Amino acid sequence: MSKIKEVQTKPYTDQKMGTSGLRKKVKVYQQENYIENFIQSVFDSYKPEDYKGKTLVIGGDGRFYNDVAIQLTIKIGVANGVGKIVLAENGLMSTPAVSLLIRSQPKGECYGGFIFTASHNPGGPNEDMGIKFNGDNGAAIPEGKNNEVFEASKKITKYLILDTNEKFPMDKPSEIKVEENGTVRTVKIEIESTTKRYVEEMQKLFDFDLIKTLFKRDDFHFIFDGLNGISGPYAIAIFQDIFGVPKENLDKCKPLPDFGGLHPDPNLVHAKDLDAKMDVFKKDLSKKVPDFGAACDGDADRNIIFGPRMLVSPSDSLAAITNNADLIKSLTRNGPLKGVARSMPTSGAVDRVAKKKGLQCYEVPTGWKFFGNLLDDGRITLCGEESFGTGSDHIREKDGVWAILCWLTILAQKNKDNKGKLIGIPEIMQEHWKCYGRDYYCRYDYEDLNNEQAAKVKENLNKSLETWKTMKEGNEACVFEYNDPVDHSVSKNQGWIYKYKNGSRIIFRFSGTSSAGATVRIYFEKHVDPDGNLLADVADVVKSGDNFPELAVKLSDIHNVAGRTGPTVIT
Ligand code: VG1
Ligand code: CO
Repeated sequence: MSKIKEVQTKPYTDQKMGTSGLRKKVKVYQQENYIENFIQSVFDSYKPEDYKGKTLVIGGDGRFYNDVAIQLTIKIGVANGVGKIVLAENGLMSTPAVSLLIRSQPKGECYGGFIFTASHNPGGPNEDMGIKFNGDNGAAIPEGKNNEVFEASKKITKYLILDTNEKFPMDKPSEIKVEENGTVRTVKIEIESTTKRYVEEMQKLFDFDLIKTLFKRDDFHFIFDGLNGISGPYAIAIFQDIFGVPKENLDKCKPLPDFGGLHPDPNLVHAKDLDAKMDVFKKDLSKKVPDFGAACDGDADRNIIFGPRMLVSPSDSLAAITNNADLIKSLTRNGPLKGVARSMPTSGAVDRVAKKKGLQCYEVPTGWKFFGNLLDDGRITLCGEESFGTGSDHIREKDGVWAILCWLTILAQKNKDNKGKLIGIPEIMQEHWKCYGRDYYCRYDYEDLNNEQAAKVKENLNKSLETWKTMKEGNEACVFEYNDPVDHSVSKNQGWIYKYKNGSRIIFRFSGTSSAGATVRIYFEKHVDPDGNLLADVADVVKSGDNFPELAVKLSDIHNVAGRTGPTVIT
């Protein structure tokens, strides 16, 4: 039997959620009452009827300190009055699977869910932890709600928690008896399998028999890298157990609290083993490489797709999936595609496909939460971000494994009844570019600027807006602002866009997920028409003709301001 205790606390000033949840160093989370304050602030931002007696879902990517945070969240949730806890087995569940789990609760019975993850950020005692809160629609709470939580966190004076040292089991169901106003309330903790529901959902959304025909081919070789994150169990359950991919083709599929010291970020810098196996940097042309390589990030909402010796840029991936949507059951199960959306820095490749197909294409600020309203309102079916995120209306988060299944479906469809040479990812992309032209794309990140340097860069970028317009005929420039067509909320200052007449763009934004210092992201997007060179090297293209990286340095003066000679990371 537990009692509820009220604990006095002092507010922290830095509990503002960024692009996706609250991300801080573990050391920050280990401060007195830090986690307690934040969890209570979320409850304080809702009316009691929104959570009292309702179900609270809890999951996470298994990173260091999640166990502590989960135990606290159960105690605070129950003390605040939630009626039931649905806890992922051992606290392990991918972000997309948590979204699905929340959406699977009976209507009106679920409050929402906490997801303990810092996603692609590294983990361990000296690295990052994160907390996300998703509402009853399975989506990360919108901007307005984020601000309410932040305001609550700055005013907090006390939190409620169960007065017990008991550790609740994470691998078997249990019950908590709470003594309250002389009566006893029983709160069940249900345990939800990490993978079962998600795998069953994917079986409904995709034609697994069709995909199996692809895996039966002798000339189709598939590899996957879980980067020691939470995608591993799903990869084993689907790729190995259902499609029969040999174990040795699935690398780093056991979730580790510190991701084995890796940065669980699927891109050309951090997915090194996969880069090498796919020979993306063309180091050994005599080597036979796999036909399909894929990876997900720490919480399995991102995906990277490689063909032999090539990366499918996420912007191109979104465009190609849109172009082939008719072949994918998951996208057409409720009729034809409704519309599509991309984040602002994502290239215009999908816009061209949408235009040809007569689909509405929305441009939203960076962060999956901005797609939520468009999905809920039935305006879009499919959406994506340049940062290796792709997803659809099946849930309210981006979904790494789902995106890989989309690509496997496209390949299986293209090779249906094809007994000749495999029609692979390169052939599909080349056909795409011949039709729409190609948007060469890459991103430079300058990490760890101090506040003063960041302010100076912002000032320079504002000044350069006018200069840019005079530099070439047809040039445009603006600070991106989003008016949500559904709830009419306005999000200002979402990045600087410098645009050419043909759609090519240089974009600047400040990251909202870094746990320390300011990170400037610079996005380069160069459009080449179908009759241009479609098979050039991305790095060469952005520098040839108008040298985009050089222009970006001029527009921001970042090298002088921050004492740099180049970016920290190029992806
Ligand atoms: C980054 C990406 C953004 C993504 C966000 C969360 O944000 O750019 O597109 O939605 O991470 O992804 P920022 O503000 O650092 O640029 V995840 O997979 O890390 O939750
Ligand atoms: Co993620």
